Amino acid sequence: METPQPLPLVILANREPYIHVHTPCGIETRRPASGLVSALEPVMQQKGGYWIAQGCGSADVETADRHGMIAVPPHDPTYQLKRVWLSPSEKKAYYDGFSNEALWPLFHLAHQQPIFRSSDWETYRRVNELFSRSLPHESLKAPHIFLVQDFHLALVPSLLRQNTSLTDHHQIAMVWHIPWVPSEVFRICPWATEILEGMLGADLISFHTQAYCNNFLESCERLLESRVDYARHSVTLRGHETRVRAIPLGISPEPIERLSKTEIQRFLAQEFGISPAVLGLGVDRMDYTKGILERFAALERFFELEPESLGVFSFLQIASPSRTEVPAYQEFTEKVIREAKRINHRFEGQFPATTPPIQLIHRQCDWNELGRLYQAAQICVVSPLHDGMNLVAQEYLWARSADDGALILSRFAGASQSLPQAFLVNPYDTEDLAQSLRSAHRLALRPPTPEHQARMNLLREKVGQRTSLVWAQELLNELTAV
Ligand code: ADQ
Repeated sequence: METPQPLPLVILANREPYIHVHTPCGIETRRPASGLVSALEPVMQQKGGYWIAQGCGSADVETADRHGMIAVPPHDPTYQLKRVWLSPSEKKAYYDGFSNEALWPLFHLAHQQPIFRSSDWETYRRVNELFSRSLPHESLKAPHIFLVQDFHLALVPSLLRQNTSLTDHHQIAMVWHIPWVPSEVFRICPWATEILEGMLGADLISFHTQAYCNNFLESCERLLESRVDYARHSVTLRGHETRVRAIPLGISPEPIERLSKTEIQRFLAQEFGISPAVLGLGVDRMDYTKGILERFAALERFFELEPESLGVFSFLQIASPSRTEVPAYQEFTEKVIREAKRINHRFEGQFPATTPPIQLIHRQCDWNELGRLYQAAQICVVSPLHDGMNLVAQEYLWARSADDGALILSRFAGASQSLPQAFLVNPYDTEDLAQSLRSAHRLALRPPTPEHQARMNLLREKVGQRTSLVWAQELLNELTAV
């Protein structure tokens, strides 16, 4: 019997995998710092199809054809990127406004009050409609799988289902990359029911953890006239059943495996101006949910408790600019810069210039730099206040080929569910995080013990078992089962 050919994929996401920008040296191609792109782009490279996303680079229009299409990756194209064009006011209301000022804080329990403007919501709805009408003609003529990504496009699944050109052979999955909060929190959104109804157009909705699935099912039960089947993990609304599954996302191991090994101390000194004996590392988008300020508070406490580590240990925080048009992000960035300066100033005179307590680098790094930093850092701190998954934790573990290093990981990141052998911390508890830093610092000063190597080995094994390709296959298998 012939095995059925997998259906071609159509990803619908706000973020594009390749951005073209004008620079003084000509047009450059850039990769955004985004967990969604890091994980899904290798899947598309392997499987082919279409990626529909907002075109946002200054040279995006001129590098695409008149339909907004461009074949990518640039040097060895395997799939088509189709760009959707938004006006500045649409981008402001749909992306900066409803997505990042309303939905992002709503779903992250990070004590940043969501801002619900009805004008933002109207535009969000219109932009979701625009995405759902942007399907390449070929994807309507033959069966395809639509993978709708994340909270920017919550209404797209039901809008696609209303498209009369779609047949029963087209399938729709919604991939939710961020947490889902309990219904008591979710229902403060004035358009909570519209969002649920929008998502329930999908055949399958995936979250990173079972807890998020449970919260979602409970939201449907409380806020909608729907039938929730807890045994089947499904919701039926107006005769259409949607399955809800925990399918945790992983990383793509290949870019890390391809990294060149270089002389680490020279690399650190040349690229980041530091040469500590022990390096701690944080890699995040500059975002208030990532716990960067809480991490700095714990570092300050650590240096109080271990003054002899001044001049030995530096913490390098790489923070890529993110959502820079949103006031809460502008204020947060200023606070982070101020805090790093204040803490360094507090311990002034106790460390050489090449080993500051905190070195803050406010820019995006390329893969080669990032991978080498993961290899260089004896300690990595991933301390989000709440995070759907967090791929940095997995990237760090995968880069530690010698089974050494230490991962300090927030209990409130989805990643902590599968990585319980990491140093798990409550990022709100400064003392807890500072004590974990002490333990990790002590470990870094000695050769790794067999127990610690076994622990790191186990963590690495878990990351290796759940790559983004394994994740994609599991998602597609679930859809087939539907
Ligand atoms: P993010 O919040 O963007 O995504 P996260 O999982 O932290 O996701 O991944 C960030 C990605 O960007 C990583 O691949 C990292 O290497 C890269 N990155 C971060 N800072 C960088 C920098 N300064 N320079 C270069 N690259 C940088 C959302 C959810 C997460 C979920 C992902 C995937 O919020 O919880 O894990 O989607 O589902």
